Amino acid sequence: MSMTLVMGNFNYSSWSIRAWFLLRQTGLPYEIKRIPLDTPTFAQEIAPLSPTKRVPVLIDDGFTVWDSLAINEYLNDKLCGVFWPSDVQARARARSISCEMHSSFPALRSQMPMNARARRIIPMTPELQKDIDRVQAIWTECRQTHEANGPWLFGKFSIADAMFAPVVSRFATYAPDLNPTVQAYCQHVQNTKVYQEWMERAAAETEIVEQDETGIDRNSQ
Ligand SMILES: N[C@@H](CCC(=O)N[C@@H](CS)C(=O)NCC(=O)O)C(=O)O
Repeated sequence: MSMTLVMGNFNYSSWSIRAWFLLRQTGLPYEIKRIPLDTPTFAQEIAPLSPTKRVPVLIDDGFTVWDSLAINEYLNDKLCGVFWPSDVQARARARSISCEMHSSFPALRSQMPMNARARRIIPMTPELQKDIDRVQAIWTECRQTHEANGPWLFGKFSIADAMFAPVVSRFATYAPDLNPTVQAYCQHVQNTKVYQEWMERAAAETEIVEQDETGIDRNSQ
């Protein structure tokens, strides 16, 4: 029995990280097959592994699950539902915000591409500010409601934290103004072993995806 997560670069592949972040919390044994994005061989390497020809894809003893949220649901099912909150309304809310992350935030995605090891300045636009404000509203409400139960969005770690983990990295890269509650949540995520391992792996990668290298270096200011 073996489980393999086929994923892109730790530095750039935000959808891959959503699955990897959750898989790392399961304690299940797994291997990683990394296929760097935007290379001449990506298409040929991913074709036999993923029906969508995209990453991430999880291959569990020959059974294929694709799409980050579906992979996270599958891992949650394997572990009897531990990665959604137990309260029915909290669970509904966690699903709503995970689906919202999966289907929305176009300005955040395009104007703040995930580039985990970079520290950049980019111009703020009204569309980007609107997406950032929405993320802050979600996280602030979650933290205020669940503060007593632990440091994650719903107190205990859930799929919602995995779905938003790349946004924590984007905020570290581009340093937008954030409210204190959001800053504290980001700090908590950044202090975890799994986040630190992700950053180490991203820093060790050498590939460059030009289209995700936006902005100017903050330390050159
Ligand atoms: N909805 C999918 C999106 C997957 C996706 O767009 N993956 C990107 C990398 S982050 C990809 O494979 N890009 C390569 C390509 O489209 O050729 C998910 O949640 O997994």
